Amino acid sequence: ITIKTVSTSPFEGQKPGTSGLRKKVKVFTETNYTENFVQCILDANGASLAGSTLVVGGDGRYFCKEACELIISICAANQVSRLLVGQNGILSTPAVSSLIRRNKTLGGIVLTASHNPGGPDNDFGIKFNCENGGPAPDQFTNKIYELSTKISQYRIVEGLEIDISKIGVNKFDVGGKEYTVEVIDSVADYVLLMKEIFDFDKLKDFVSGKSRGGNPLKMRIDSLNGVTGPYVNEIFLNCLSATKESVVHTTPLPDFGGLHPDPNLTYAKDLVDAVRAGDYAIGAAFDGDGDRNMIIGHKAFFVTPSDSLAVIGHYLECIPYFQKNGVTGLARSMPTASAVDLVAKSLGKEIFEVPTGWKYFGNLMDAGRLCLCGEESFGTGSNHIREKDGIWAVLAWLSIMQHTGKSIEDICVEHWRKYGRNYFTRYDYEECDLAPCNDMMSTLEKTITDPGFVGKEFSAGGKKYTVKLGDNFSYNDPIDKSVSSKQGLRITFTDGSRVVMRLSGTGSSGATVRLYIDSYEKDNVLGQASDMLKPLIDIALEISKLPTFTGRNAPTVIT
Ligand code: VG1
Ligand code: CO
Repeated sequence: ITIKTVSTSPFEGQKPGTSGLRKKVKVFTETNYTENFVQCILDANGASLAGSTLVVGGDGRYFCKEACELIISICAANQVSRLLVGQNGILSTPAVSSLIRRNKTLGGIVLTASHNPGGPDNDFGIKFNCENGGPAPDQFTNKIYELSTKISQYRIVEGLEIDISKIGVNKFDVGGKEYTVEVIDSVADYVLLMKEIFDFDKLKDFVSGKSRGGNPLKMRIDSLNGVTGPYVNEIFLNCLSATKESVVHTTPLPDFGGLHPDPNLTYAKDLVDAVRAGDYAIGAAFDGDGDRNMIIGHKAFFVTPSDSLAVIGHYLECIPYFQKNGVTGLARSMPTASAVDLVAKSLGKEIFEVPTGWKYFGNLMDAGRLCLCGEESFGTGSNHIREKDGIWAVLAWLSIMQHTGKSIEDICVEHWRKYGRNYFTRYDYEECDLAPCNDMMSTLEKTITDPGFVGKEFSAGGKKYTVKLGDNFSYNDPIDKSVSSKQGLRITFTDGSRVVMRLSGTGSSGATVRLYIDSYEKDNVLGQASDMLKPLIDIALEISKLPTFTGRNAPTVIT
């Protein structure tokens, strides 16, 4: 096996976004594009790279296997001494995070564009996770980007033959040093982790029907042909003895079978329709890489991710992991509705508000200040790993259902009666032109940060709102003191309602505008979110002039 140095030149735009670098497959397959980026990831690790172990795997989308093999050859030429590679290149994002932590590796490379569609004409992505198992923080991704603008060569080996469909240890001699590629079972470590966290005996009796008078729990778990399929089969069918029909779309496919693996009411419509028409106690779906989840109850009762976080927070102590490790602080991303804040307050725990993206939770978890967090974008997770975790969220909900003996809807209604309800909606305007969106954001920033804006009154639909605050959210990390500015435009009203607007950092082209609306009601908890939020939405569209700037009269996705 020989090490080869290849001359290359920089590509524009190799700047990781909210969660790694995401581009069209056609971009990643341009000569040297992926090689450059992988070399920069490795170089960003500096001196710690030599002799290190890394984890590599992804969600099985188109180009995953090729990228995986490329990474194996590039790592070999860069003094990495051992790789843990998921069989066939398959590892969910939560599984990578767990493997990094359990094996104390330097980090891991995750091959996914998450909830973006896959296939030759769609998206691919590469993300680096650090030794705590979490997505690399901004300082690290900035370094990757900086290196990418100056790269002039990359190193790769030739003649390394390996079959990643076969589990086993492969050893090679690279320039006199041993290089080990361990192809591992994609699900075993993760399943073990879930067994350490939840009471699988209780859950099995509950799901199989043993503790329910012999009636198996009717559930529909939809993997949307993403990476969670094999994990779902092992956990729900083999470990918890769910009926065969409880799981669907469990074969990871390179193009997700044409499905859009984004677990929300629009893209997981098939699940919503099936649960609405059927007699299911719970429906759930995950995104391509398995870190997101959507939970729906009987007749498709929708649990907003912000509520899901708050409810899990309320019931943490029915989960063995938290009985054992204790409950510390709770957290949410800024655009997420603040239902969880009320739970933290009642538990007497710290609450944190961080920018969008899971990387911002890591420091707080590492410092022992945070045990549960979530995002409105269908992300929920805990300090068991450093990524959000879709399957974990479903097991948490099953634990709560088992513990309370109540339906999902009853659990939510009871929660609202106790704490009040945060009505929440998010409007996404996908694939807009970038320039007018940038104009819109800078115009809006000027408007809302003008000293005269505070105190202004807006009315719509018979409701009146007075502005309390307008700003571009800036976060001071309490642990490493780093500052992340320009994280989204916020307008807060005197009654606590909020309008938030930001541009997505996960798209592969154009711009996606996200508009978040959050309104709290202490007593009026059984309304329709769309009716309750209509006045605020109208006000948000008026202040931002979104229809004029984008030419859009309706969002692409509403959640
Ligand atoms: C989106 C979500 C954000 C999430 C991120 C990664 O980012 O809003 O909450 O952390 O995706 O999720 P943005 O910048 O497009 O709004 V995943 O499951 O795509 O890794
Ligand atoms: Co994801």
